[in-house]
Amino acid sequence: MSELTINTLREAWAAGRATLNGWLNIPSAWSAEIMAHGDWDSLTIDMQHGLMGYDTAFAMLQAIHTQRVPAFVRVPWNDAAILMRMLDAGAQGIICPMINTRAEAETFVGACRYAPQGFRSFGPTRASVIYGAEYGRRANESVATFAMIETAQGLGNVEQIAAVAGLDGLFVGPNDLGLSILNVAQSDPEAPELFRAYERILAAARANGIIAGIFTMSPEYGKRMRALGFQFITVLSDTRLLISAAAATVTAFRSD
Ligand code: 3PY
Ligand code: MG
Repeated sequence: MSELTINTLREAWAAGRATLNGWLNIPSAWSAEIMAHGDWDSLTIDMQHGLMGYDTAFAMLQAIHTQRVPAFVRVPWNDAAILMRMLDAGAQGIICPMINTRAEAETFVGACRYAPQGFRSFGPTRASVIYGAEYGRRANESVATFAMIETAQGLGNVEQIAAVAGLDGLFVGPNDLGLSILNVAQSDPEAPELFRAYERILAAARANGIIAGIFTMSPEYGKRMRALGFQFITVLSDTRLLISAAAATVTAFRSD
């Protein structure tokens, strides 16, 4: 296996296409394996709001890689310790929450890159086994880095964040962004303030030749985001998919 399976995403993005990312917050290698058979373009293990710890996230990476699906990890915070451990475990990309300033973005990207571009410590224990002995030489180019823009402060600094060298993309967290801008949890996803923020984030990404991604709660909203120009689009999560399929099944059975 090559870590460069992530190139399927890079090629799609370079050709102007959008890719579909699945989101995993159920702490299970088995559910990750099921999702890996689901034809998503990539899968992300959510270690911020997902329910898994390191050992389960590690097993989930192994399960995802049975199908050679590019695997991202949304780390719990901009913390080099967990971020480097997940890269050593074979994650091909990192989504980092709550990036608010250029300095925070530089710290995030630096932790994902070996010197001279960054300060990632060398020890790619699983990565060098599954991707090959040359992994260390290729990792700076292959590992994808997405900084989440999900606060008013991050939005205010988005042009400087997007300009950080080595950053591959911005990733919008509409739930936190709505909470921060509108000061209310579970804010209206149709709020004009949110759409104005999307436009600003898209413009900052475009101006720096990087990708804009977003988390969405329905295929319809995801398709609207694709039409706006987002290219790395998450729709729902394994938990939400299970909830809606279970509810639909129970409702269908009881409907007569
Ligand atoms: C958000 O919407 O705030 C996210 O972080 C997506 O999971
Ligand atoms: Mg968030």
